[in-house]
Amino acid sequence: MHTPRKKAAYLNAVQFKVGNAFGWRGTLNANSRVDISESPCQVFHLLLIKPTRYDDEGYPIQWVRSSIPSNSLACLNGIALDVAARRILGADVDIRISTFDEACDVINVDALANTLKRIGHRALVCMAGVQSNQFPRTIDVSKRFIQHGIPVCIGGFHVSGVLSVVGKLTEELVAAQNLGISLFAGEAESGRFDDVVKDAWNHQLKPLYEYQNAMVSLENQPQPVLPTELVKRNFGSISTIDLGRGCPFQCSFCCAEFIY
Ligand code: B12
Ligand code: SF4
Repeated sequence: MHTPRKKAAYLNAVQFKVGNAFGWRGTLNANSRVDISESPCQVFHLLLIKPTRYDDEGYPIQWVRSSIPSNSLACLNGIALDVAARRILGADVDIRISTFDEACDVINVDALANTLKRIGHRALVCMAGVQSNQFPRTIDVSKRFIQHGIPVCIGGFHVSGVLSVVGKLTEELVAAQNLGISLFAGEAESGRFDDVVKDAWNHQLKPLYEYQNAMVSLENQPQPVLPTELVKRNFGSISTIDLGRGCPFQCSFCCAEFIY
């Protein structure tokens, strides 16, 4: 029986060979997608990560090619690009966005954190669209960034769903806060993500951003988008983007209200 670490190394090697045999030459190490070029300004990276989940043996499930891009990641990326374009931290701060999908990306956290430290760039890690089954993996990756002094904010269905269904933070969410991780519940549009980015830049991330009770209007909000390099890591050119958030109606014959 392989240990999880040996199994991870073995499967990564197999995937890499198989990938190359099929001409899929994308790198498994996604660090190269972070723009570390020099700038006359200060640089603040928003590292948007859609985490994977562990299998029963504790191996993080990753593929040479994933099947479809993450909708949550695409939405957050669109919002982040808008934040960067508006230069919300002032004209002298370059905000740079990188998106990672752990379903098909391997992030070398130590190497990335050390590089950013060496060149004097700061960063915020945004764990995007985190579902309950991805939460343990999210915490493990987050801890490693926190150990390097890089702040982390976790958003997505687990945080939002727990607060909405249970009505308070559960044990694992409190434990995350105790590690210094910030939690975000609700939708990020309508300038809400601006606050997170500004607070992180000012070393004042809040333990919890809670926007559960007010839905956002999606009118005139940034559109979901993903960089070509990431979409190329999906099979062929197949991709989907969900531009809505369910439906405000409840027609008896329709499943929309149960899905959302
Ligand atoms: C569409 C959908 C899918 C699609 C996804 C398609 C795609 N291209 O991404 C498909 C069919 C593939 C899918 C698969 C699965 N899904 Co699904 N899915 C949904 C659904 C209906 C909508 C999700 C969505 O795209 N919402 C729109 C995005 C933009 O919203 P969002 O993720 O909440 O992100 C917003 C905010 O949360 C916030 N935010 C998110 N991250 C972050 C991070 C930071 C730092 C900040 C500041 C803000 C922030 O900003 C975003 C914009 O406002 C939800 C139901 C729901 N109500 O959410 C279920 C749901 C998320 N899925 C669920 C499940 C269980 C799964 C599967 C595990 C099913 C399975 N057994 O395989 C898989 C897992 C896939 C994976 N690897 O993630 C559950 C999760 C339950 C839980 N407790 O976590 C849900 C809630 C359905 C349910 N009620 O049971 N799913
Ligand atoms: S059929 Fe479904 S999606 Fe269409 S309006 Fe009714 S509830 Fe909404």
